[in-house]
Amino acid sequence: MKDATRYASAKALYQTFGVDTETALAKLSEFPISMHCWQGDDVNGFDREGALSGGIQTTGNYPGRARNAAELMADIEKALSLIPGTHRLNLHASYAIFQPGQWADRDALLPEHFAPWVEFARKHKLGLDFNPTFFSHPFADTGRTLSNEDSKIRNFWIRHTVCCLRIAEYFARELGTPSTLNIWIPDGLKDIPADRARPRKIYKEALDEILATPYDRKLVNVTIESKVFGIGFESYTVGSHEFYLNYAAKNNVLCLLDSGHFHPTENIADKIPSLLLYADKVALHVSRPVRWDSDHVLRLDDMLRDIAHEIVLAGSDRILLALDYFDASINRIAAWVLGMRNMQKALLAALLDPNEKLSALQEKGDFSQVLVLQEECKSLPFGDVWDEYCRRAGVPERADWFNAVSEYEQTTLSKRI
Ligand code: RNT
Ligand code: ZN
Repeated sequence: MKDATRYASAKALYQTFGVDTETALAKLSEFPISMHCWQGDDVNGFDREGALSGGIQTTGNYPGRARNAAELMADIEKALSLIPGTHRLNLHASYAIFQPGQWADRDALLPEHFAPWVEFARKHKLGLDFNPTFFSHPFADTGRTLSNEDSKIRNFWIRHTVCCLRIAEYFARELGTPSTLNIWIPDGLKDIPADRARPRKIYKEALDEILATPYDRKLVNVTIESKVFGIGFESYTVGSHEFYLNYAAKNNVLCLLDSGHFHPTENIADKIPSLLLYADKVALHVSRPVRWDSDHVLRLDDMLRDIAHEIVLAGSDRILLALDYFDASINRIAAWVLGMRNMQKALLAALLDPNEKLSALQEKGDFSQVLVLQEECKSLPFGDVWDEYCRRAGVPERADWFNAVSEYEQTTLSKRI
């Protein structure tokens, strides 16, 4: 059957459920996704040599990792050419680009060290988001950064975060779209602490000091990301969920929920509407935990669909949506494209559900019909609507995008030895 015919018949079928596919397609394009730059180089960054630290890990040795800014930009460009829609790029401070002789430590980073990224973002119509990098640095070696007992180390990281606030303001000003500045620190302890309160008190005061720095709240959304544990910090995490929930509420900053940072049966979908009762926005790192915070590439699974459902109900102006995973065992561009496309597929599927009708049924207490309708929707031809979205966006349909990835692997990635 012709593609246009398939779309037309899907459209007619959805109409019988009271769903307009054109509205769904238009809405889908309103959800920019911040694509994480760090999938392309296994979270290495450019500012120093040395191993990844902070209790996070990439596994796999798939050839072709980007080794410098030019390669990373080329790879991101390739990925974007296969992803429908206009999106954002999420950078870490460790991705500063220094001209010869310009190297600066993390507490002396300047907007000019990110000027090539702004140029790149402009070229691709991307907004930019930003993250201070509290790992892969000698001052993070003890596993304590902003919660460090040593004021010399702590102040270094406070200065770093303030530099990052300035850089995020610069991104927002240059690109005309607010920038999310996400604070995630790895700080924790391997074994059961003698004192759980003290590191949190030190950290709280460090955050207070950082946020006492004036910054333009219209330009920068400060978010704080919680976690349960890290590798080597299994027993205690300073920045726990409860710590940040209350800190965010009291200090007018936003919580960031990473879908891999909770207990394995916990689903962040359920947390989104709860937080939105009290906060203007919620930020997300959508990831896929497999038994632990493993940061696998997104699959179109039930967890993702559930998260997408809550995002769609909340609306694009209340969610700061970003992806966060790093798989080094497969082609890294395929990892980006698949995750970005799956996130959008999940959003589209949620937009195509008869959500108003389902809510009305719940309100009436007709739970049998809720269940029946929810299940029926799973076999509606949402793939035909997705293919139409890709067609209109001028990107390859179905798995055809993988041909471009394979070709790029042959011509470019395989030459990186
Ligand atoms: C780590 C956090 C954090 C990082 C990135 C690189 O567990 O999820 O968001 O993945 O900042
Ligand atoms: Zn994260």
